[in-house]
Amino acid sequence: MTPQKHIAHSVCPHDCPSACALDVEVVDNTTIGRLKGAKDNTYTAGVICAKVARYAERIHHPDRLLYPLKRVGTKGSNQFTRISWDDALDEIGSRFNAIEAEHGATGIWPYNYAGTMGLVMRDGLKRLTHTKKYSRQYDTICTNMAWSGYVAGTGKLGGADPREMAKSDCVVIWGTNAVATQVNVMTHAIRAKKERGAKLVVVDIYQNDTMKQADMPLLIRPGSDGALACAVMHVLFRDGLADRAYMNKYTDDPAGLGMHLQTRTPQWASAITGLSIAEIEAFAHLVGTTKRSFFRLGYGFSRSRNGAVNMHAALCIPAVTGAWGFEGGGAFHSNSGVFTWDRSLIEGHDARDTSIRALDQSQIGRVLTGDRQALQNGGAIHAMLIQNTNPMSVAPEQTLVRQGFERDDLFTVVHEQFMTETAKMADIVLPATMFLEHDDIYSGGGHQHAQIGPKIIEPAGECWSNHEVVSAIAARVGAKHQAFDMSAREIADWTLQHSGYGTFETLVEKRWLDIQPPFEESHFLNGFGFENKKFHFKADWVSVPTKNNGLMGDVATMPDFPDHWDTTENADVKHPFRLATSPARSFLNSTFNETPGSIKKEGEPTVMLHPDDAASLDINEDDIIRIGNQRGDLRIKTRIFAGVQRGVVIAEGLFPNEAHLDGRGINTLTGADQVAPYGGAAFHDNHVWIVKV
Ligand SMILES: Nc1nc2c(c(=O)[nH]1)N[C@H]1C(S)=C(S)[C@@H](COP(=O)(O)OP(=O)(O)OC[C@H]3O[C@@H](n4cnc5c(=O)[nH]c(N)nc54)[C@H](O)[C@@H]3O)O[C@H]1N2
Ligand SMILES: Nc1nc2c(c(=O)[nH]1)N[C@H]1C(S)=C(S)[C@@H](COP(=O)(O)OP(=O)(O)OC[C@H]3O[C@@H](n4cnc5c(=O)[nH]c(N)nc54)[C@H](O)[C@@H]3O)O[C@H]1N2
Ligand code: SF4
Ligand SMILES: [Mo]
Repeated sequence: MTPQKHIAHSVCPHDCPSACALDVEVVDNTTIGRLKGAKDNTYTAGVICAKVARYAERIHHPDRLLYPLKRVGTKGSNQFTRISWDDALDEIGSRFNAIEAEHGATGIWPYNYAGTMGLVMRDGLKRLTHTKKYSRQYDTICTNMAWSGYVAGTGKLGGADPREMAKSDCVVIWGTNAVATQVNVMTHAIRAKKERGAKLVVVDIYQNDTMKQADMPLLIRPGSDGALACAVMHVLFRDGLADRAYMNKYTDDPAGLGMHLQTRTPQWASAITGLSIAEIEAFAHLVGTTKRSFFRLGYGFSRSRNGAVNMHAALCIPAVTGAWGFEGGGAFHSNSGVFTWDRSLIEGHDARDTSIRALDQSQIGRVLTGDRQALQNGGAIHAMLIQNTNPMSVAPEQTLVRQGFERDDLFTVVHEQFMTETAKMADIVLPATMFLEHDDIYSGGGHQHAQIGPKIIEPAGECWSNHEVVSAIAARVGAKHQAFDMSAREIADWTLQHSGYGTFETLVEKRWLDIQPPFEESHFLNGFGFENKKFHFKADWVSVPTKNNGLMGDVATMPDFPDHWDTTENADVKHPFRLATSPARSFLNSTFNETPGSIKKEGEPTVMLHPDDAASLDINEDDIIRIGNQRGDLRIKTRIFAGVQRGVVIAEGLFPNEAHLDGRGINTLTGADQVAPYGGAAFHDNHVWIVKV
């Protein structure tokens, strides 16, 4: 029976800190209309981004995958034939079993990320990995530098209630293009501006849509945030704006920090950041005289080889001013450490064996091309099972990634919603449900709601959910775990109950739970997350309580006090420019680069180049240039753009590789070397050469 047109409730499942609470117009049991942000959710506050508001064009897209497919042409030729689910699963089972028999279970590498943030659908693949003792995955592509930098200071991944931004007198948006990447930050920041006359400061490396709204735009050079933070704190100490009483009570070594900062003058930082001394002093005086200063620290500025140090350095500022003591003051990066999710059933922790290698997700190119170090001296990978991620587009060192996926002896299964560039490289492609077609539970790093998204409409075609696929493959490869025999709803219910968040039914009724800890705890007024309860100006990089698969990168030379750690991929004679690959507003990583609305908004790939740099190379608007470095090169169109410092170029993305003139996308230029201290990919830290073609 077709239900009446009505409004149902869900959560945006995409990899975005906002995890918006949604009101979904349901037309019938297979069709939706417009999506809106839930007005009564205090974080979403009725606002969602344009790309999700028009979700009907994604879920009802004519190119959605609807049936299992088997490759018939050569790898990557995009020639497939339709097969039945039974045939697809039988083939996967027999190939996986044969590979396990010949090469051992670690020859198989299940690979996933956060295409859906629903806990059951995102992470259930890990349960298959653990029960079968397949090679594990060490997640590195997104959060590592940011989280380790933040937790090195606070000891815990949490912070002031993000809604408090509306009660701030100065909101500092640092290294996040919130207008594009998490629009709800702006809702609360603009409220402070309108209702309290709060000042908006934006620290970024190009004049993006967020910086355009700033009262104080601070346009710095890539990777120079540590220098800026140090000079700001130098001025605070120098001009009597450091809160001695706060520091004595709540921080580890204010005297040591003060000594250390003596040489980190605005003049010193001006040369590194490219800001004027006056700009640095003005910023320092603003936050030094505004107790309710809220530091909203993003991911973008951590995607550099010195990103963890820079995150920690910026975070030190509110600990010097004592802003943490005030409502509307302090810092926030992510609430991911605040939720009490019990993930053990979903991920199969009882079967987890940490002696089995965990391969670096970002190094997929190296892993698949047999790099010994990336394989941790173990055997090659012979099969992959991929869900929720599109590494052929999003992973660094694309030249290697492509070579890897082209291997004839690699058996690749991709479970997807669209024929992505990764799916095109597969032997078997399986069609996946979208969030409105399955049950799941959610929490966003950018706020404090545990949420639920029950199944609202029937799956398109023969689409199966991630959980159904994982369970069906488990049956074929002899993996035993109670959760393979449960429904997604049962797993969600168990998880909610064991996390202290009620039941599936009660959460459907309530729609969300506000789990923000009390003010004193969020502001660390009962002490910070370390044993000594202090904020750590002196970072102990070797023992940050965060994601950890062993130390990585050049940890030995990491400064303990905040500093400019000169370890970025600097410009040199051969590579005079610095490239950042910042996210575009209408794409979400590589998602939405298939929807007509987003394609229309973003147009074609371009690189933004400063007018003086363009003139020096005799390059004009719309000229085609070649851009490259030691990892590869590609051709791309130029946009002349004055909103960067000289020597800095920006390529907003992610466009499909195919949208580029040579079929090579921007991640041809990005590196997969492991960033200190716990890994991660430095997507915005690339030196490049540019020539006109
Ligand atoms: N529209 C859209 N939304 C998204 C995404 C998307 O691709 N598109 N991706 C989603 C995901 S997975 C994530 S993790 C988040 C990330 O969202 P953000 O936290 O916003 O991080 P980024 O977008 O990587 O970068 C933010 C800004 O940092 C700038 N930046 C780069 N290097 C530096 C630097 O050295 N110093 C400073 N101060 N700034 C620098 C970039 O130019 C960019 O303007 O967004 C999510 N939301
Ligand atoms: N150049 C450059 N590269 C970057 C970045 C950058 O800033 N610059 N940012 C990096 C960051 S922060 C991140 S997090 C990564 C993200 O990279 P990815 O995790 O690969 O993110 P997406 O490109 O959004 O791809 C997610 C895929 O999951 C699929 N999907 C969604 N829901 C489901 C589901 O329920 N089931 C299945 N089976 N599939 C589903 C979608 O169709 C989509 O193809 O990209 C990184 N790459
Ligand atoms: S802002 Fe982020 S969470 Fe909200 S609807 Fe858009 S993509 Fe989804
Ligand atoms: Mo991310």
